[in-house]
Amino acid sequence: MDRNDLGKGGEPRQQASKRERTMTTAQGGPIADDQNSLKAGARGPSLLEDHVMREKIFHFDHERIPERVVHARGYGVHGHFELTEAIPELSCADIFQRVGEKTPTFTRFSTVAGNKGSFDVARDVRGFATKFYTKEGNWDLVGNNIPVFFIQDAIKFPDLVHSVKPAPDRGFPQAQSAHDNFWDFISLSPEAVHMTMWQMSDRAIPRSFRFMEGFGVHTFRLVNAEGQSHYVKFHWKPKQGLQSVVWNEALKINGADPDFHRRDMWDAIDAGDFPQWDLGIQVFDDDFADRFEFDILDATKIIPEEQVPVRIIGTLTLDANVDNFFAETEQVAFCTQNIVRGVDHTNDPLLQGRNFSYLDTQLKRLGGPNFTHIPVNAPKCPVHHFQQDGHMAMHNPKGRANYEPNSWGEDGGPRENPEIGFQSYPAEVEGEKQRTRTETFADHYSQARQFWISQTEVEQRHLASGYIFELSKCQEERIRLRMLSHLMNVHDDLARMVAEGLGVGDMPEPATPARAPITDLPPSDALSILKNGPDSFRGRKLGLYLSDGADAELVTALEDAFRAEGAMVAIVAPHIQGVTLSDGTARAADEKIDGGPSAVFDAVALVFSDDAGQRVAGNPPSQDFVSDAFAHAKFIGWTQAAMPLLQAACVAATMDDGMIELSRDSAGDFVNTCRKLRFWEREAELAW
Ligand code: HDE
Repeated sequence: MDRNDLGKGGEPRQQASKRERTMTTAQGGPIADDQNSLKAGARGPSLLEDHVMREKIFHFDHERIPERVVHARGYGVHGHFELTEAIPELSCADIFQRVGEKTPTFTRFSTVAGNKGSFDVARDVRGFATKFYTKEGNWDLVGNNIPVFFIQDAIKFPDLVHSVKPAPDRGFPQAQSAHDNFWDFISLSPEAVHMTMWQMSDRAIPRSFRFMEGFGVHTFRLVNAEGQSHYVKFHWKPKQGLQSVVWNEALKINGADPDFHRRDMWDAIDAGDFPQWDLGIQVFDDDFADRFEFDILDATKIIPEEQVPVRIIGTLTLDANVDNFFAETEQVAFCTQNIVRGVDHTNDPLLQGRNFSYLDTQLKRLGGPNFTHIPVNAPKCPVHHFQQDGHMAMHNPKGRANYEPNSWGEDGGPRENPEIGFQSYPAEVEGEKQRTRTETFADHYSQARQFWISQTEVEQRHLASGYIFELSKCQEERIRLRMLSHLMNVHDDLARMVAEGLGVGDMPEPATPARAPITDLPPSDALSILKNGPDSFRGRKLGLYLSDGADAELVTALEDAFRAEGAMVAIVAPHIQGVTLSDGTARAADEKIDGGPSAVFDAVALVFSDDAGQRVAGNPPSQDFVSDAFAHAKFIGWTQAAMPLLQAACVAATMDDGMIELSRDSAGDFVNTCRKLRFWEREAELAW
């Protein structure tokens, strides 16, 4: 049986007819020889006449389309949204009417700054864009995993993006914000300070797309059938809980597996472990908007959940990988302007700019106005209009009439319908034209301070280290100090920690706030990752490092206990051929030790035979496996035979409660311990 006889999962495929299996040109002509071009004589020149070769190379030459100007690296997945609470009193959107109804979706996660081929675990914001194929048209909720943004007005977006992308003269650095240009721009744009708090926190290095929140960021409107409007902020809350990696781990993951996040998503869905998010809404009215300390149109501000609770109204389940990455993930075209009746925009100047940009960019990227004909973009409800022609038109209006109004009666095509058609909320608008920034957008530090005081000590340490790392990559002292002058307005502790980390002795003057005073807001637990962690190891991965002769009973007990938890177990071994356990059974390896460093696992266990422990102790990748797991505050399960390796990795002298001696009976206890995900107490002892 050759590989063409096998289906996607390797199973035998039903025999297709010979004609169906015959390779053809794009014109459908069967191809006799796909290995050799047509030549004049065996050693003669190739002939222009060779339509098979010309067509093949012509098509290949045109395979690339422009990558997205931002969010180029992304990963798309199919799923569905199920409504769990109907909200007709708030919105007449069809998708929000019937509990239990499922609406198909396509979600694309992405990094922002890096090119299409960059690595997944960059310190960056993650895009979280979902297309809902509703019965009343497509609704695109194009959000991020961070609820605020760098800038307040869309006109600054090209500058922001230019500053973070590779410098135009040298073409680097790639997929990083740790450089002078970015921090130069940020430190000259105090409105960005709040966002950088999130970006320097572990939010920007998620463990997986599955373990991060999503936010619509802007204030939108929900409009009910009576035409009444409420303001709304959209939230995605992962049922998997929140989890991030630590920065040193991220650096190592990127080397070991640049596709870490997309592989994680593919594997989880392939294994039937479908990630889910609850859709939450924060709903408020004009009264609240008037009372609120900040402007609800300012995308650099959150509305704390303590002030407006998040109400859960449905669940997104991602349950199918794409069939083809280009056709779906690359060609999907999200547009913030894609809204449905019952949802509407507000005057947020960032959102208003986005409504232009997304449609505009799709035209350039996908080559013409007919990108809605591409299956992943096409609505799944009937579409009737008089738009026609253009590049790659797959279908045009039928019949004689292609204009409206017309007097061709039934044959004249679709008609407008004010009863079910989209109605803009008739918000009152007045004022002089002016290029200005409203005073109500001017407090740039209070919510940044609130973010800081809402973090656990561990998270504060990571956040300060984030700034220290990034600013240490800035060669210009004036840029480092300018940024520090903003952090002094955020919080003294943060400024002091960063100054110490940079080695700054004399503190600069604090930046002059655009608006004083900077307010002390109460902490909000929702802003912390660690306060919202999971209570299980479900969906996480144990790296089980085995040698030949490892105790079969213990190995099986560990595998069973972790799988019962809903976790994955990856076998790491000295050779990819795997190992033979003490009872003679074989275990195939998922990774050879130097290809499966501990950075790619959530916890590790070392199960060796007595003599193997000594052997692996001298092996550098094995030493790194242990010392990295230790440094990244991971739980480490070990057996006595692993002691020489623990010694060689310099962790034996500092054995702590995060290092668990394993026995056949204690596999379940090890899982319980791992539910905490990390042994953060250790990190405080390490001099990072
Ligand atoms: Fe985007 N953004 N953006 N953005 N954005 C794009 O559209 C833009 C902003 C977001 O997976 C582009 O199709 C402007 C905020 C996501 O295909 C482009 C401004 C938020 C994605 C664009 C913003 C986002 C994009 C590039 C400032 C979170 C990926 C390719 C006003 C709420 C969508 C494309 C995908 C992509 C413009 C700011 C999220 C150029 C002008 C705020 C998730 O149109």
